[in-house]
Amino acid sequence: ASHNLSFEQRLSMIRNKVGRRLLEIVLKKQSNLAVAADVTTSQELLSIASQVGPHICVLKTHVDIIEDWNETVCEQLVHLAKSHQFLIFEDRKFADIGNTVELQFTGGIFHISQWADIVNAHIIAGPGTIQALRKASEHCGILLLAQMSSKGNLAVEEYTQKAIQFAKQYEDAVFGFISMGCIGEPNFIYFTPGVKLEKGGDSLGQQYTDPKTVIGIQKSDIAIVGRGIIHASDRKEAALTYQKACWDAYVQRIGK
Ligand code: 5FU
Repeated sequence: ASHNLSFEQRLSMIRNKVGRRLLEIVLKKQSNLAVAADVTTSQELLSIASQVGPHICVLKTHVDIIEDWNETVCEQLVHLAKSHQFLIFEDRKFADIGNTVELQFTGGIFHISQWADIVNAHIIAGPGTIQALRKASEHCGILLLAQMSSKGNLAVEEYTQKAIQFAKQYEDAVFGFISMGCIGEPNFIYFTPGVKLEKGGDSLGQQYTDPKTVIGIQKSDIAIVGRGIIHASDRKEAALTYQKACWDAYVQRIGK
């Protein structure tokens, strides 16, 4: 499936309000860049959020790798998200039965449902996972993992199609996918991880694609960049470089 509509044209097609808010931010900041802040201290997380904040539409977190997470850190992160206008995407990849997922989403020490704008879920356990997330918070938009970037992953073919089917069934809450490009209709938003200007991978199966290929050829919407920015000597400058590369690829694709 492939379309050539602009973000402006797609705004009114998105049923979930977090999805619409995301496109508003993307358009306003001219940024379809998400940064993956895979760091282990709250100080690093907050400093990344303020360094790259102006250049991103989404900050993607893995809160369970932060060793000193607490409520104050959470408040500071939410504050940075408001002042720089980006959404917080907790990459929790919920995958259990609905009842357990509801507890994982709302409880524990992270209380993800209280601060995350976006969360994602595997479809392996069936629609109960999605039902639990949408029941627990209407303020949080959901992405389904339809494909993955890592070598040998099993999210292919019928599995990918099943994710699309689930998304259509819960379109009020699910506004997009983790996928390697556009795999469906323009009323969903496509997020792609494994993005880096230098092609290649890492020693644990990650596979990188460059922004031009991901946004321009594979027609994804939002590029998720981690180590390409996090490991740069100047993260702010790197974020600006990626912002431009991702936005230029989008503008070229749309043909404006
Ligand atoms: F669903 C996925 C996937 O298929 N590949 C990923 O790499 C998620 N990710 C996340 O994107 C992963 O958990 C990291 O947070 C990020 C990629 O980071 P990198 O440093 O750019 O490789």
